[in-house]
Amino acid sequence: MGLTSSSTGVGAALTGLARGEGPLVALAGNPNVGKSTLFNSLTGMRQHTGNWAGKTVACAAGRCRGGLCTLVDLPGTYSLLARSAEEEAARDFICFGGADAVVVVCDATCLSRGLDLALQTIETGARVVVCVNLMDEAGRKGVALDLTLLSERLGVPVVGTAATGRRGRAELLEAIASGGSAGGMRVKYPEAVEAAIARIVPCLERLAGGRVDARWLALRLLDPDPSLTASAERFLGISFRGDGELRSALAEAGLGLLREGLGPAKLRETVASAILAAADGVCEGAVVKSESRPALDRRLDRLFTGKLTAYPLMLALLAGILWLTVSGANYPSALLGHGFEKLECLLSAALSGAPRWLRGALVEGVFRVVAWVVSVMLPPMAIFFPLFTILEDAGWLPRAAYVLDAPFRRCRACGKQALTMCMGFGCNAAGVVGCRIIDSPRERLLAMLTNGFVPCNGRFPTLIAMITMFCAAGAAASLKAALLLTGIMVLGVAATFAATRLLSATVLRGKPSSFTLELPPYRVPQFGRVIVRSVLDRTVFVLGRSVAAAAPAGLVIWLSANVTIGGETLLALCARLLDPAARYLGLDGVLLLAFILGLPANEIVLPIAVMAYTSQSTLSGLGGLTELRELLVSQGWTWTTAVSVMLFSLMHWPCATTLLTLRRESGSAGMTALAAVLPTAFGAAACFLFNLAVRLLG
Ligand SMILES: Nc1nc2c(ncn2[C@@H]2O[C@H](COP(=O)(O)OP(=O)(O)OP(=O)(O)O)[C@@H](O)[C@H]2O)c(=O)[nH]1
Ligand SMILES: [Mg+2]
Repeated sequence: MGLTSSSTGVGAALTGLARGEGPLVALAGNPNVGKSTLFNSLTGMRQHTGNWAGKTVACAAGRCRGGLCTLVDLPGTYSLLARSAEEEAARDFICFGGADAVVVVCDATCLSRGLDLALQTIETGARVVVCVNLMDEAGRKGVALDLTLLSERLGVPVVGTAATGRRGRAELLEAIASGGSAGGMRVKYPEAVEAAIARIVPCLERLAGGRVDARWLALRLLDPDPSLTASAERFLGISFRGDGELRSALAEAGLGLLREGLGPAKLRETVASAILAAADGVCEGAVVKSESRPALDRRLDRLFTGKLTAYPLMLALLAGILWLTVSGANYPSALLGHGFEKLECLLSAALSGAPRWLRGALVEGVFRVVAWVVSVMLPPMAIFFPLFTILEDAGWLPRAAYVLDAPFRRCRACGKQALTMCMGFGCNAAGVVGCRIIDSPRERLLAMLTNGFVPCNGRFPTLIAMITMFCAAGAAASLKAALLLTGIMVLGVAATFAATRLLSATVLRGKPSSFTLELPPYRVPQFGRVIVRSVLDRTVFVLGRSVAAAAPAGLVIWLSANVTIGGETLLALCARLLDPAARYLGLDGVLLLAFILGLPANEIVLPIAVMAYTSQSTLSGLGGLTELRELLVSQGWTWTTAVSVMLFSLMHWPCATTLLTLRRESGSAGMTALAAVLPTAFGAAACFLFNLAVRLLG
């Protein structure tokens, strides 16, 4: 069976996934058990991984090393009785996605929970391989597993792996190559349930024609879940209601169950506990635990989530990361700046024969803006991304979400918004996609609309540059800068709360839903992989995007600074028109124009402003922030201008990529517009009030 089920719900989730030659193998399992880590290791691809539940929100496909098969990395799911859209996508793929085999990845440190899903998957009739991952962690925690016994009991191949290393990879590939086993252990339900199943199976065997396991489908129809029924009907191309014989068999079986006191809720409970008991039974004697939860984990949790310690520690961690970023970025930034200065001389010399306009457009336009973006952006990104990812890999992120749950609840939102907010620190577009982990549509919208309030990596360098040039000088400048930057972040978080509260009191009214957030065990981060991957993937990706936006923007700015209309350059004309409005915000026309032209990528706002200024006066060099400060001061900047730029940079419309992502994820142009208007209104109000206060006090 190929990936032909595009009419099932999973079709949409899998649009664009390439189905290559060879069998299709799905990687399923509970959240945070290492599915994506295994997927990356087996395919050489780079799915996002991290130590918290719910990172993978869409299916991803990749070719297994050696061309053995096509692997599909599914979102985490606890059960085939799906509750969220991602769980539905995973369930539909397992049940109707046409996978030739399903690898159920389990956590060796809490195996029975994973086996619960494995037994449900076996029931669907799929060919299954059970992969017991995190064997290294199990070893450290004193959990011993008898994989041979497990395999005998389950009736399917069981392989132990440690996905962060290579342990078990060859065995897993071998098991995948053998195609798994379809004849695994079947859960035995109480007699009344078995009788009801037996009553319907013949009808379903006729209707399904072997394409779906009749016993499994019978059980699902006895406790109907509308989304699963719809997926099954689409997959089989039939209507269950339309079949009179099935209808009467179902009614009869339902009556029989009712006579035994098994109404729909009770039936669901009975089935769930039978599977749980079976999973526990499989583990009995095959899994031996010496300790439940390490003392160090408990002690760390008391610190990171304790009433008195949680917030100070969170702030200290943030300030620490920012301090490392600011102090570490200075030197390479200056070095890159000088390098580019030399390169500019060489380029100018090489182009000395070219016409003046071409030299101007290429060197003063494209090259300068790109050089600025690279020398100012690259170092802080290359430091911040890996540091943040290390915290994520260690398991700190869900602790932050746990602590921030209470304030988010007070704003009638969901604590998981803290997780999506943290993802926004890297990139708001990624933060918006990450909002899929929030089940309630209202709360998901709240999180999406307010994601832009946390500064993404495109805005960090602007904030750092402003602080370094105008607000933190003298002794311990890096420390002062880091503390100020922490203050700005806290302001962004406070604005997120305010905007969330405002939205939940107006356009998105409703009560907060309850959710369970898992606190995963702390894990030693994979330092090497994190550093290499976050520098190579994230940093280079963001940088590439900004350079791609910066080059044409540089050209546009250069052209508009050299095209004159009525004796005035186009740039001066636009800046003059915007100037009165900008003055209310403590900015000037050039800056407001730079913010507007920076829509494709926030990274280019400052370089555009610099370009525009230099077209009016000259920058003594690309060297560093000292020269830039001189230039800005010569344009009438004071520390209040710098603070206004920071406030507006923190709170204004998100970049075009984020807006497009928001439009796709929310499906609403109105909500996308609101996501642009809301932070802009906050930013404009903050700038206006700040400048008013300075004028009144000064
Ligand atoms: N020590 C150890 N850590 C692992 C192993 N496998 C994965 N991890 C870590 O566990 C965390 C979760 O891994 P992921 O691959 O993101 O998990 P996932 O199952 O894809 O998670 P979701 O997409 O959220 O469902 C990451 O921090 C990994 O580095 C392993 O075998 N040993
Ligand atoms: Mg994953």
